[in-house]
Amino acid sequence: MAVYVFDMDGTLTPARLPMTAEFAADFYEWQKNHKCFIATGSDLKKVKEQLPQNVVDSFSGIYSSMGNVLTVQGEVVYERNFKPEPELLNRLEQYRQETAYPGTLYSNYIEERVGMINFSILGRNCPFEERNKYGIWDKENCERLKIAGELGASFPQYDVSIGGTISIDITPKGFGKGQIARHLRESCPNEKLVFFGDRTFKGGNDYELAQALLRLSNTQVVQVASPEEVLMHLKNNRFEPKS
Ligand code: M1P
Repeated sequence: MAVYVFDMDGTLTPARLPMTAEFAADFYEWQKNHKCFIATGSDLKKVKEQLPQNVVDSFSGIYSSMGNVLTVQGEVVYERNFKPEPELLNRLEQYRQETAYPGTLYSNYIEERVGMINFSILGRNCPFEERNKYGIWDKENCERLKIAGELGASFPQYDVSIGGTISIDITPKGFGKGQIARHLRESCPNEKLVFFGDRTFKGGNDYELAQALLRLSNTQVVQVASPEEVLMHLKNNRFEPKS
């Protein structure tokens, strides 16, 4: 049997939105006969907000906060944390004060999760419509790309990647999604590992995990554009190793 690993936002759900009822019904049926995990940059609270309880309970494990927390059936198996330097936090404050973004800014702009920081100039407590507004402005002005480049150069002990629409994920080196590949291989040494993500390309937040998996044998990475595409692949069922 293969073991399946799914990113959450943009892969199992629309970005930062709940899983649709239609998708949940089909996916839950599929889960009954397959072993699967989540690998997300979001924290467990957001996983529980976005997925129905029966779907959450049917995963063999949930790697949240970039794999810095593993939860199995509601029990925390491990947590890996760090303490950010004041210099890094000061720099983030400075970016927020000096942004050229013309719209309103909201609270919770430095979210310290276990093992990572999620930084959003806009602020995570923004109304949903403001996410798209900032996302469009950012595409034109490349604010996040510029900040990520500068932070990476000034703080080489960290990995800095563009999150989803409004944020940047910052992890100490070795605390990124790639760590999930090692952990999964240790716990599933003989199974084929199949990973689905919407940003497995260079610069995307699934890239590190996709590459770490592809360096191992007996793995497959599936780039998808939407939850519907995930279902299509699962229904075609071309991932099981030939017996
Ligand atoms: O897709 C995963 C990303 O989702 C959110 O990104 P944003 O708020 O920018 O859309 C964040 O939870 C981020 O950490 C995560 O990588």
